[in-house]
Amino acid sequence: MRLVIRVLRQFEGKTRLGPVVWLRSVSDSPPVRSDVSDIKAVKGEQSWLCASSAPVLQTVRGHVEVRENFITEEEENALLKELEPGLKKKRYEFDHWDDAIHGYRETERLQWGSACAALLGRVRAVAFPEGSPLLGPVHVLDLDKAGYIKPHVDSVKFCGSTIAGLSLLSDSVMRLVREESPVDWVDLLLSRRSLYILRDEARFKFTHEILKDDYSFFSGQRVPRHRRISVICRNLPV
Ligand SMILES: O=C(O)CCC(=O)C(=O)O
Repeated sequence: MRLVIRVLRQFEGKTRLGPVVWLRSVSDSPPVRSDVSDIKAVKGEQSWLCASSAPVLQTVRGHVEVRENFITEEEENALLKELEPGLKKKRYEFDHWDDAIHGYRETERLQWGSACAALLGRVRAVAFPEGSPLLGPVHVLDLDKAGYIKPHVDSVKFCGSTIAGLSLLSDSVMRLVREESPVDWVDLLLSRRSLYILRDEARFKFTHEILKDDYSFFSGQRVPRHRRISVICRNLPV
């Protein structure tokens, strides 16, 4: 099945540019800050969290989570072994300047070998509310080193309350920006092999994006972005 569904244009009065169907809107605003080295971020209690202010941190508390080293190197290798042959047959998409994602290839997978099935079971057990209906196929997004994900809000039509993603091959920075007040932002440091979870407010009141290598800083510290594969589980809207 071709996953790239370019159907969400001109939806609800905004330009909807979703390479994947669950992206609701893409912001055309410039990055919150281009010279990130001067920015004073408020650090969260956790080493992976910083934000523009203490009240913003308070807003997202409980709605964002990063579990560092959620998978082992062996588990990362097991995922890569299953995913690489299929991904390598595709080419990275760079052609459409207006897509929500630049420099990517993607797939989805329902059936997994036992090691991967077990670790995905762990992801689902920690991320989703008990009894929540889950989307069966897991979405796999392979970002080239030059690739990035632009700010977008996930579709409430296609996504439930929670998204949970494993980061393979590279550290990266995920930025959340409040839709109604773009001066309010939150950065999450997604270390290689971590699991991030975004819930509720963080999903629908903030855009999220994966910063391109040039802008990839966390709390003033450079976070080199290499090729990155994310393995993303979702629940369904109720
Ligand atoms: O690659 C990621 O982890 C982020 C994916 C994303 O932004 C999304 O699926 O809405």
